[in-house]
Amino acid sequence: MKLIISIPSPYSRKCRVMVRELGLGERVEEAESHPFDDDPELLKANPLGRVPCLILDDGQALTESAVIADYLCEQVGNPWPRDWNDRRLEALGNGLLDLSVARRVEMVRDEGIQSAYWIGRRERGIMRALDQLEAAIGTLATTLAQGPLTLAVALSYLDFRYPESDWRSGRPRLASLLEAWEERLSFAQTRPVG
Ligand SMILES: N[C@@H](CCC(=O)N[C@@H](CS)C(=O)NCC(=O)O)C(=O)O
Repeated sequence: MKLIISIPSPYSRKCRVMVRELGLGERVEEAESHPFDDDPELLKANPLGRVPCLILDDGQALTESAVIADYLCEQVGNPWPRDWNDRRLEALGNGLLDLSVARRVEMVRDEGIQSAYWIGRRERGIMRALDQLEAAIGTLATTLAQGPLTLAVALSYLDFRYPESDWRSGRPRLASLLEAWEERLSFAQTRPVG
């Protein structure tokens, strides 16, 4: 299988961490592609032109990190817990990623056309989600599962793109969740740059 990814992409990182944690490194080749370069291989596999994209051995392609993540787990007999609590956490983590990436997209536009409204709206959504997650995360934090992983990737993305953000303040559970993931080799090997 071939996993088309970009190094800074948090959605790609989630899948890359899972390839490593699930022991699929021998079966999944990673290919780097910058989505804004309109690489023909990526566009053929994913008409949306987004990473990650997993090209299966029969040539079919899977898009969406959440779908790829489920597929990777299934390849090794679904060893990770996958109840509704995990899915709930994963959905909030994905939403947090969507807002953080959208905020980033707005902030890299030329200053004259940036929208303070959209930046503020994304920012408020991120903060509300973090507060709710801090209250709800409980013991799930230490579990090797898709929900906590998605959340850890989203928190790490905040550090990557908004180093000035003090999201840890008043949110010790989220801070220790990220700390626990950062100790793992899979996380260190997929650290975003760029
Ligand atoms: N919901 C998608 C989001 C994927 C996504 O937005 N990827 C970004 C990189 S972080 C991308 O490829 N953007 C290129 C574009 O939107 O044209 C997923 O979970 O895989």
